[in-house]
Amino acid sequence: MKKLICVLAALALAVSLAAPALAGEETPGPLHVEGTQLTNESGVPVQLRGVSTHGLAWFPQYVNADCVRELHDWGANVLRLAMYTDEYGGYCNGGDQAALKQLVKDGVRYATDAGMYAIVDWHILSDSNPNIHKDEALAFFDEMSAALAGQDNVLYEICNEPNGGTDWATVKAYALEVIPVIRANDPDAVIIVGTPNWCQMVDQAAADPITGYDNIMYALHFYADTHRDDLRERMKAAVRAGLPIFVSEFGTCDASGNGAVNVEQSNAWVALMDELGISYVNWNLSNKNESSAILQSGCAKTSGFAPEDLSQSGRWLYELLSGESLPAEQKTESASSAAGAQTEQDGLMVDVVLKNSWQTDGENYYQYDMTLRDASGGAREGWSVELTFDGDVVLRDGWNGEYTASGDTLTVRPKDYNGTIPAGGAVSDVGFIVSGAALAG
Ligand code: IDC
Repeated sequence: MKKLICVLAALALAVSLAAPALAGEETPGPLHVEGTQLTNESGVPVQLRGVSTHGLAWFPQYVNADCVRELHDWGANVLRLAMYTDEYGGYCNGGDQAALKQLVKDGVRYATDAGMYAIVDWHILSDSNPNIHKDEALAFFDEMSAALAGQDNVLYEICNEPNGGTDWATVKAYALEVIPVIRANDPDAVIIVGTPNWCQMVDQAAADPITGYDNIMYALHFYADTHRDDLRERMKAAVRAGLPIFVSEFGTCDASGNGAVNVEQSNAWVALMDELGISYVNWNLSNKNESSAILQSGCAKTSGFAPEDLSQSGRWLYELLSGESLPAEQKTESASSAAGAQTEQDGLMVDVVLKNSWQTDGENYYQYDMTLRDASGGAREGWSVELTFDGDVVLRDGWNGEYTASGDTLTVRPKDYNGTIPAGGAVSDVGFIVSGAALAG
């Protein structure tokens, strides 16, 4: 029954992913860091999971109330507002500073209205050393933390990704100048500090953490098709060493933000972050033609997304956050794998059609429907069908037939009421659900 509900829910989503707006949601309360764990005011562990905008200067259109509300309805409880500094059009390179600051404030307001947390991200990248634009950073965080001081749902990420040989001592020196500026306005907001080498060297921060301030966390970033076991091991070791880690950016693809989406590695990362109670934010909310973008490049909508508006990465994220499966026809992998077959077995014509497929707890489920006819159009008394799958299957459900699954083979025989195929007619509505593999092509 649960599976059926899941299928029905998925079908309902074919219309739109947006659930009806919930009014009057409460603003989330203050966060603390206790040991390595992000917690609420009472010390209960909190895990933030959400989405990062692309550069606000280039994709401002997604900073709108409906879009943010929709992400909340997907299951996200945090929105990261990524404001590039040194890239062309960024805050320190020709960008409209007033407009960018307004976008950050608008984004925070929409997140607040939706009952979500917001991360204000000073997105250094080509300026690999945060000290390059330190003066602008100090002024920016002073102004922002003063403007947002009354808001408990704001986190500050003070330097996206130090890189290019910038070492931890250099990042730490920068952090020790920015943190007091924020603290002067907002004594307890969580502050996320980037770590060297595009936020991979959490071991360096663990060896020499920032002291004298509460509620400091350290960023680890990964791109699932590039960073695997090695970085996961480094993350585990840093947590063991006592470092509070926040994955304020990750991609399902490679480190360029493009390339193949690696579902297996993405899931391995999620499993570990969930186990360790680590918060995570997916890159990126845009329709840019790159695989890390969660929207299809042809999608011009800025809210009201339907399953077909989502990229592969977007579908994966939606399913992760919502815990719901999207209809199978939206998934390129299952669309191409054994959608059905017509075969002849001992004069019996067997038509098998894939009706649906979905994922539950990481398992692939397939629902098929069969119709049986006599190949020469005559009558038949009794029938038996053998179906071969791409791998071992487990029978989950079956109707209007007697089913036996063994390895990659499913044998189907009639019930006592549908063993006879009338001349020129058919036996239909023989259906089943298996998990593990699709019908062999
Ligand atoms: C990428 C964007 C891409 C943009 C590029 C340079 O996806 O569209 O052209 O930046 O501005 C990061 C960075 C993040 C990168 C992302 C993918 O934090 O800004 O975005 N990435 O390369 N670190 C590792 C990967």
